Amino acid sequence: MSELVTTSREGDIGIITINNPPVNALSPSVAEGILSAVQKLVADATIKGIILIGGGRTFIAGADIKEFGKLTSGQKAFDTGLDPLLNALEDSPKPVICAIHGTALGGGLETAMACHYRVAVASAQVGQPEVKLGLIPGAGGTQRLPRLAGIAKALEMCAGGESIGAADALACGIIDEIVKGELLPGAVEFARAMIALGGPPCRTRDLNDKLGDPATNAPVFAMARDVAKRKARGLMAPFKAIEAVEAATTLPFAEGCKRERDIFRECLFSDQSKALIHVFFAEREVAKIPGITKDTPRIPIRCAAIVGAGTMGGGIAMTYANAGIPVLLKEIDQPALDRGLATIRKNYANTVRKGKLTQQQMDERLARIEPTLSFERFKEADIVVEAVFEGMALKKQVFAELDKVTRPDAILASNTSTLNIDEIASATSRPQQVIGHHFFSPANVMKLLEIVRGKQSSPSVIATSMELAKKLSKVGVLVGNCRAFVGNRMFDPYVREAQFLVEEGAKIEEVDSALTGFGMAMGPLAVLDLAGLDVGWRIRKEHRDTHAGRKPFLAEDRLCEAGNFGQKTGAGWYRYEGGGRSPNPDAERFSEEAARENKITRRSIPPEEIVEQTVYALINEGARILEEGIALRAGDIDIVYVYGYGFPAGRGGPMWYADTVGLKKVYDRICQFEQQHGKFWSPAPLLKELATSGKTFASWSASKSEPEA
Ligand code: 3H9
Repeated sequence: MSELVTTSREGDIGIITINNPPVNALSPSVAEGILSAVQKLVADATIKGIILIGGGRTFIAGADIKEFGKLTSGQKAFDTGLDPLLNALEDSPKPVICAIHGTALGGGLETAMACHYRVAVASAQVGQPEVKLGLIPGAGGTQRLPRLAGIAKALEMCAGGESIGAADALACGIIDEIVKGELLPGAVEFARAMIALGGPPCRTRDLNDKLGDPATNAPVFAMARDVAKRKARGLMAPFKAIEAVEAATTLPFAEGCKRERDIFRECLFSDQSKALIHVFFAEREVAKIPGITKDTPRIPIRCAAIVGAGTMGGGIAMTYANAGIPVLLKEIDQPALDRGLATIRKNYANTVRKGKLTQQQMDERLARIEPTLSFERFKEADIVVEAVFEGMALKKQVFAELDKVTRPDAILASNTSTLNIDEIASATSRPQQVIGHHFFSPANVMKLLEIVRGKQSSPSVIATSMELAKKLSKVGVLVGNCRAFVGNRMFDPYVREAQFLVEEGAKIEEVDSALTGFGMAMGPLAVLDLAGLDVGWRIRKEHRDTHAGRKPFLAEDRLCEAGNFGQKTGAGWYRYEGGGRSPNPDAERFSEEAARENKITRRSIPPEEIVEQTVYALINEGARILEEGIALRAGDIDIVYVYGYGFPAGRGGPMWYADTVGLKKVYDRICQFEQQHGKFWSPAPLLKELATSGKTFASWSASKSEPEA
């Protein structure tokens, strides 16, 4: 018996415990271990019932995702490997009870459903999240779940990927009982009751009464496809999951499983699944920082303070309050404070109206935000986040003040999106306590937090920031200090090229729809309108471009000079009227003028070229950022773009996408752009090096993180 799976007994009940920390992933060895334990207990005449339970913090969180790469790279023959185990569980003549705590996800829930009964603690979660990895359940999930929970619930779970709590799982028939006290004794009691009842064990594969009929099922499938169309944004797995659930209603169980396996295989080998699995691991990899260990001291964050109650400050205060951390919110005068609080109240009320928050939760969260006009109680704060207007002089003044009014051990974080964090830190006597916490708007919604490390930011401040990000339900990515850091630095060439394309003859809506067609959440010009064109315009006025050659942002500057700052003024690249929007003819005219000034011959431009010219600009800047060490890994840049800029997760982020296209192809095209458009397109040296040596950003990053010999 492997140590990954152990057996014990409680009288005539055999207990199989899985011990594969941290999440009991169902690796082939775990599956083999459970199988041989089941065989052993079935053969033991003194055993009357069997319990399957997870050791540690959870039941099985799914198949071992690391194994998938071995299947797709041909290292291992394609075999999901779980059939013998699931058949043995279901075929057992003795009742098998699955005892669930933590999460039963993917292959974990599939294993549970092959058992005869399922009991769970009230805090347990169950789900089929495979679609989030570009997959569908591959071990009978799409065939057993509808038999237990009905078609509609199975579709919601398999195509949506969200997990559900124990109460919901009980109500829809996935589990049979919620255990009140300790899980194992509760499961033993349940097993004894089932043994006492006698009769054959309940085999999920034989339950057909929830499978419906073609007439009642048709609208349910149609609705599931409509939901997937709205939510899936170009992803194929949700539709494939629906197809597999449909097979449960038209094919006998064994054939349905075979159909499911074929679809699973098709998904597993797709670029989308590889990209989404990359995002899954990259999201976890960002937390690994050289020099930071579990022994690096963390600063306990029990109370926070925010300076500035504008859009960003208010959103940041909500983020802390949502995470249960009390927060002081400071403004300079009462009207500004009132405005900030009114916006916070309005935002919470909207969430309550949508049914995503109860009135009581809203009241509790609001009660955690304490408005103030003075620094008096800032001594209580373990962290202060500055979110005042973006200007170096003002930021330095605020930090000098914070240095006086806070405890020396408090972290001083700036929400700057572009400015030099070391210069801000120089206004204090404790640069080691200063760091950038760059939130994305709306701060209470967007998952990304760029954590900007200053030259002197201490390991403890960095480690605390990374952990705090998780507590705030954000993905924290550590970046180096340079102008605009990772996200906004790359965004600049991306939107520059989007505007050049309009000068070159593409229509405004053609540029945006090419990129939403590629999968971006919004087109670049619509994003600029939403963010406000005046932000970039003011920065450009301060830093005049004195270089020779083509001038960027000419049309946008003219829009701003005419008072068109985007959505907030009713016009920018688009005009916003009557709840809709249409391309702004002034923006088109200014672009034509810019083309004349830049001596550009206008032409129509196909969507593929629009995507190349904008996305390759992102990639080229990303390569420089990587080479300079501003981002630790290519995957970190991908996470910044997927969580902060709406880059399609199904393409893995800009750097992964570049690897997928092939760096040679990307490099050659960038060289062509350089010939065509000149100065902005010199290829990043790292891109050139990797393209010519046949390497990828991913392999380069992996080689950098290997310990030196
Ligand atoms: C599947 O089951 C297909 C089936 O249909 C069958 C096909 C035949 N495998 O997230 P955390 C690692 S597909 C391998 O930080 P948390 C993770 O990388 C799978 N490793 O913890 C990390 O490693 P490290 C369906 C896994 O408490 C560590 O565990 N299942 C797996 O915040 C801790 O993870 C899913 O999609 C795995 N399955 O969240 C569930 N899961 O420490 C995926 C985790 O080296 N997992 N790791 O960085 C999750 O959603 C979260 O991990 C979970 C815990 C909610 C479980």
